This record gives sequence, structure tokens and C-alpha cells, in this order.
Amino acid sequence: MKTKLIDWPTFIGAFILLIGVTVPLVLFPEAGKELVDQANTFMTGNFGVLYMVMGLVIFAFLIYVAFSKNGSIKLGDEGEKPEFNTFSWAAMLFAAGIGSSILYWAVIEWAYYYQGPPFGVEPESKEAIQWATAYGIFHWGPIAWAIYTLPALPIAYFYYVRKKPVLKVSEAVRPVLGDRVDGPLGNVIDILFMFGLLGGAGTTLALGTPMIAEGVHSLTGIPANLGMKSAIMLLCTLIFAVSAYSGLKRGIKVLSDINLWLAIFILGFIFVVGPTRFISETTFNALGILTDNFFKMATWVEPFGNLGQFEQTGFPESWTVFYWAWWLVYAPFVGLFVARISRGRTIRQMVLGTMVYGTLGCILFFGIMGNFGLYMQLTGSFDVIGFMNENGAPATIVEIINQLPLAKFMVLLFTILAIIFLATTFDSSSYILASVVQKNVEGEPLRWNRLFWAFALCLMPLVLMFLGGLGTLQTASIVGGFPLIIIMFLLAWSFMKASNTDIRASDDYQSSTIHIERWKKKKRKKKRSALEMLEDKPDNDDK
Ligand code: NM2
Repeated sequence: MKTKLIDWPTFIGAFILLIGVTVPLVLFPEAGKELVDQANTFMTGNFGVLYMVMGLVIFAFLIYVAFSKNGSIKLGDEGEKPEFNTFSWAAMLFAAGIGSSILYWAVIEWAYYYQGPPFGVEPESKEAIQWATAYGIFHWGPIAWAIYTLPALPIAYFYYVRKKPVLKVSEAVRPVLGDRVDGPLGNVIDILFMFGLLGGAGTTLALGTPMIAEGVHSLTGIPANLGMKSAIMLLCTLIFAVSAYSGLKRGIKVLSDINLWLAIFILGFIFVVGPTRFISETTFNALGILTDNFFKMATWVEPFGNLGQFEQTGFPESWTVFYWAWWLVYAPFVGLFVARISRGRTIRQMVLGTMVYGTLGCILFFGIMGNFGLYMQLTGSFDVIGFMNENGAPATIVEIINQLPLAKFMVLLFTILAIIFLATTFDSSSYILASVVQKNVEGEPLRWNRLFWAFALCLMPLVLMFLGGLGTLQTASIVGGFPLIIIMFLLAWSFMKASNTDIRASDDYQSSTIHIERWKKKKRKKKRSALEMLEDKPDNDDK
């Protein structure tokens, strides 16, 4: 077992923080829950605006980067082809960044907006229906994907352009923080990120497991109790542990490809045998509502509610702010992962690819699955709302799928898809957690290390599920992810600083693709000859 490669302070720090949060929750579940809930109300209430501003700023920044010179930089060497074809790239990106939660929310999110719309709109009114069709796409749309993409910029830049074999968030802020990232400050940054990810993944598990359990229940009649949920968690862990163990090219890529084909099949099936015309029209219409109200939605913080002029619904806190926070805790991980798979692409391709393919994928899920349920509600063929208020969301989701022709077969496929979706988020999470606790990653992180984090990812949520504290961990991590806002800012700054320095020195910035590597070689040669002539000190080309 190679242990020299491990960055022990980060490894142990992250583990201690995780134990430090979990053990008190196990010992004092009630008090722990109360504390975390208070922290959550405080954060989303007082800093909600900050999250919303962050979303918009990141979105604008990425659009800028994509169309600026910095966007033309090639990640890798001249003439190098992308390591993965675009289809596999998009599949892996989507499968890593999106987990089983999309199956959950795509099917049911509209029902919540329908009953509790924003902007002071009457619940269950015609106007509420309109918003219900558009809001899901907004929360899984361009701003969300921009949050995901930002960390990929500096990380991919340092990995493939400056060729530092370190996959860490701390490494990506070196241009701003300097060598301080080698000390405790760097460890804190990496630990915060790992903690956020562990909790964000906890949220995913907390949503995915009951839904899968309901699917199994509907197929077999076995009650969806704690025992079954634990069995499901363990099964998923087994699948993603094997996948993470097999590595990027075999495990993760294969599972992502299966995931994508299965998803395409289910979506295609619902679209064709379901209300095709209603789905197309409503989705298309929703895109119009979304485009028309993009900034209104991105800035809706319910300001008048605080003064009693509007009814205070808590809509922004429970939806937009919660979502941005959830995307945020996943972002450095997705950034690391996107960076890792983007060799051979330009920054522009990476940025636009993530935002466009990501959003398109989510539109398909929400448009097809969501509007299928909405159609049944509006035509009265299945009272989704009534069923949900009685049986809860997970059972309702499965029941909606159960309304399709070939019901049992479709529920089976849906359940399998949910399991694979969960596994593909978790295999890449363990892969990345393992990379972050290594001093360097040439090729792939160590196998035992990948397995260790695979089990850590599941073990804590499993324990907490038995105690009923999973929701607390989920909130805790989203609260704990707050400092990531600052880290995001540092990441953006760091990318601009480093790439601008390199571009200024580069001589082919006029061309459409900038090969930093090529001019670096030239520069070294020039420097050498200059040195020979002058015997002068070389300047540091990093600063
Ligand atoms: N996001 C995309 O469970 C999942 O789908 C993982 C969730 C951040 C809302 C990510």
C-alpha cells in the first residue's frame, strides 16, 4: 500500500470533520437537529441574496470567459484530440453532475410549485400552472450549470496547460494565495470542499433511496421499510465501489454510457406513448416563460414578504437559494471531474459544452417527465396532488411511472435507472475525493483510496438514516458549504490571473486556438539563448 502519496492532513482532517459532525448527531439527534435547523434558517434567510447574486455573477462571468481570448486556450498539447468523444464526454459530465435526484424532481417538482407558487400567485391557479412548468427548468438550467463549470476553469488550466499533476481545489487558487496553499490554509480549503461534497451526496442519497425503495416495493410488494432502504444503499455502494475501483475508462465511462442510453429510452418512451403534443407544447412554452422571466426568477428574493405586504411563502429560501447552495457544494467536485475528462478541448468548448448539454439534458427530463404528470393532473386521469399529500413524494413518483403502458416494466427500468444514476454520481465522487487527498495524481488515484471514500460516502448517511438524522446532515453540509462562495470567487480570480499572464506572453493570441504549450517551448528557447548571451537571471514565468 503506497501511503507516501497521500496528503495526510487533508485526509485525516476531512475524516475527523465528518466524524465530528456525525457522532454528535448520533448521540444527540434532537439537539443537533435543532441547532442545524437554526443555522440553516439563519443562513438562507440572511444570506439568501448573496447566493442569488453569486448565481448571476458566475453566469455572466462564464459567458464572458467563453467568448473572450481566454476561451480559446486549448487544454492540452497542439494537435491533441479530445480524450473522449463528445457523446461520452457529455454522458459522463451529465452522469457525474446529475444523480438520481433528477428522476425525483423532474417527475414531481412541478407539483410543489403548483401548490406553492412564487410572486404572490394564487396556488393551483392557471398562473401557478405556468410557473410550475418553467421553474424546474430554471433551477436545473444555465445558472446552475454555470455554478458547476466555474471550478473546472482553473483546475483544468493547471492540470492540462501548466501541467501540474495535482487534482485539488487548493492547487487551483495558488496564483491568488501563493505558497500559502501548501500549508494549513490549503488543507482547510480542500477539507471544506470535501465536507460539502459528502453532505451534498448525503442529500442525494436521502432523496434517492426512498424513491428506489418505493420502486422495489411496487414491483415486489415488499414494504419500503428501513431494512429495505439499507439494503438498497448497500447495493448502490457495491455498484459504485466496483465502478470507482475499475477506474475512469472502464468503470465510470461504461456505467455513464449505460445510464445515458437507458435514460434516453425511458424519456423517448414517455414522450412517444404519453401525451406527445402536450409535452412538446408545454415544454416549448416553458422555455418562453423562462427566457422572458430569466432575470425576474434569478432575483426573486421575496423582499416584500418581510414587511408583510406580500404573504411570506419562503419560496426563495426553500427553492432557489437551497438549489444554488446544493449545486455549489457539488461544484468543485464536478469542476474537478469535468477538468479531468476535458483534455484536448478548448476552454470555450468545455464551458459552453457543460452549460448547453447540461441544461438541454435537464430540459428533456423536466419537460417530458414533469409534463407527463402535469397532464394527468390537469385531465384528471390521475390526481397526483391528492395522492402526494396522502402518500408522500417518493411513492407518488413511482405511481406516476406506473400510469404508463407496460407499467411494471417501466417501473423496473425507472428503478434501475435511479440506481445507476446514483452510482454514477457516487463513483465519480469517490474518485475525486481520493484525488483530493493525494499529493499528486499521475494517471489515476490509488485504488484503496478510491474504495475508502466510496465506503465513507455511504457509511455516514447509512448510520444517520437509522437515526432519522439524514435530513440534518443534508442541511449541515449545505450550511457548511457556505465558505465555498468565497472559494468560488478565488477560483475565478485565479483562472483569470494565470491565463491572462500566459496569454499576454503568448504570441499566437490572434489565432482561434491558443496553444500555451507551444509558446512556452519557444519562450524557453529564447530565454536560453538570452541567458547564454547575457548570463542573466531567468524570470519566473508563473507570476
Ligand atoms: N444537484 C444537481 O443527486 C443529484 O442529482 C446530484 C444534485 C446539485 C441538484 C446533484
